Amino acid sequence: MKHIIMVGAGAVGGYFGAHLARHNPNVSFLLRPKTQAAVAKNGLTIRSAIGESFTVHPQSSSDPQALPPPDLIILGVKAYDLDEVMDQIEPILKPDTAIVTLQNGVTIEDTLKARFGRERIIGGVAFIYSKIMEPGVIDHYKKGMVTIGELMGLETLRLTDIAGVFKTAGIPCFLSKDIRKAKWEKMCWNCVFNPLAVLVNDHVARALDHPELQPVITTLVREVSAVAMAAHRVPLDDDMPQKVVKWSQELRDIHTSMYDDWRAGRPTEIDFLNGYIVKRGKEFGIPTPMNEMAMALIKAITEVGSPGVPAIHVEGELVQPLHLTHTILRELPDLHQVADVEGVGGIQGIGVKFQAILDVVTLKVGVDHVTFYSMDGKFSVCLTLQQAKDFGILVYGKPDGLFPTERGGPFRLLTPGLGDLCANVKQVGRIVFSKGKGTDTRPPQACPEEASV
Ligand SMILES: Nc1nc2c(c(=O)[nH]1)N[C@H]1C(S)=C(S)[C@@H](COP(=O)(O)O)O[C@H]1N2
Ligand SMILES: [Mo]
Repeated sequence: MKHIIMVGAGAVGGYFGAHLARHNPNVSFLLRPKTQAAVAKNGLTIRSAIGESFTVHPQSSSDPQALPPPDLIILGVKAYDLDEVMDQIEPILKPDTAIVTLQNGVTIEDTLKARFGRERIIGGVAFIYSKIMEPGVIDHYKKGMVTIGELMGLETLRLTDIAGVFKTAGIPCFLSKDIRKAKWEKMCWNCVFNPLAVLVNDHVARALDHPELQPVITTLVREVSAVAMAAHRVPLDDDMPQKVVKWSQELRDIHTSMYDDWRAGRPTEIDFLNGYIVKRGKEFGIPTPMNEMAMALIKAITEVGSPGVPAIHVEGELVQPLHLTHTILRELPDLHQVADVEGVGGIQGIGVKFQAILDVVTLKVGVDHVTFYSMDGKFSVCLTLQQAKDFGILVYGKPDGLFPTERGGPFRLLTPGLGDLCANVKQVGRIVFSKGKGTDTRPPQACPEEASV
C-alpha cells in the first residue's frame, strides 16, 4: 500500500486523510478545485477538541492523473458525490488498486462493486464527529475511528495492511468479518438521529430525552432492520433499538451530519438513509411509514420551495424567513429593477438591487451583515449590510426567461463598483442575515483572474 489517495477533505476525508498524511509522505488528496486551492496554499488543518491539532501539507490535485498511481483509494466524500468520484478515479486504477469507502449508506459498496469489480472493494464505516469550518480546516469533536472489512469477510493480507496504515497514523482501526452488518448498524443510528436532530432542531440529547420519542426510535430501527433482512439478507440483532439509544449517550451533545448539512445549505444524505429504506421497503412490500414520514419531513424542511422552481432562501436574523423566486423578484418595484446589467464582467441579464430585498424582509434589531451562499453551500460571500445596499444586484433573468446556469444562474449576486470581482456569487441559493460577520469562503487574496478583468 505504497501510494494512497484520499478522495475528499471534508469532515470525514479531511480528518482521516490528514492523520494518514502526517505519518506517510505517500498520501495524496483528490479534491474539488476550491478545496484543492485552499489545501495547496494553507495545508490541511485539524483542530481537535480532544486530540492533537496540526496542519499537514500533502500533495493534492483536482486532476487524478496528476497524483501518483494509487495502490489504495479511500473515499471520504458524501454518498451523493459517488458517481462523480467514480468517473474520476476509473482511469487511474491499477490492476490491484484497492478501494475503501468510509461513506454513509448501505449501497456504496454495491455501486462500487458493480462498476469496478468485487475484488477491489473493501467496506468501511467511519465513527467520527467533525465539521468543515472552511475549505482545508476541519474541527474535530468526538471519536475518530474506522471499521473495515472485506465484503466476503476474509481477513486478507491487504486488509491487515490497510489496518496497519490507519494504526500507524494513530487511528483506531477495527477489522470486521461482517462489514455489511457493521454498515447496517450504523445505518440504524443514522436513520434515527440524522433526521431527528433536524426535526427537533437541536442536539441528539433533545430527541433522546423525550420518552415519547422512544417508540418512534424503536419503530424507525425495526423498519430499517426489516429492510436489511429482506433486501440485503443482513440479520440485525433484536435489541438494535436499545443499542442505538445506548450508543447515543456519549453523542448526546452532537448535531449529526444531516443537521450540519442542512444548516450549511448543503444537500443532505436523506435519499441514502431513510429515503433508501422507504424505496427498498416498497419493493419488498415492507411497510416503512415512520421512515417515510421522516424522509418527507426532512425534504420539506431542507429542500424548501416548490420542486423544480429555483428559489433563494432568505433566512437568519429575520422575523420571518422567506423564499424568492424568479417570479417574485420580477414583481419587485420597478424603481429597484436593473433592466440590463451588461458591462459588469460582460454579463447580460436582468437584476434587482439588493435594496428591493431589504424592503421585503423584516430584519431583527442589530443586523449588520448579510451572507450569500451558493446552492451547493460551498462558496459564500459576507458583506456588511451597507455594502450590500450600495453595490448588491441580484441577477435573476434574461428578457426571455431564466438566467442561464452557465453564467451563474438561476440567481447570481453581482457587486459592481465594490472593486472586488470575488464578491459575486454564482448560483445563489441562500441569503442569511446576521448580527456580526457570517461565513466567507472567498480566497483571502484577490484571485488571479481578477487582474485580467
Ligand atoms: N458559486 C460560486 N460563485 C463564485 C465563485 C465560486 O467558486 N462559486 N467564485 C467567485 C470568484 S472568486 C470569482 S473571481 C468569480 C469568477 O466568476 P466567473 O466564473 O464568471 O469568471 O465568481 C465568484 N463567484
Ligand atoms: Mo475571485
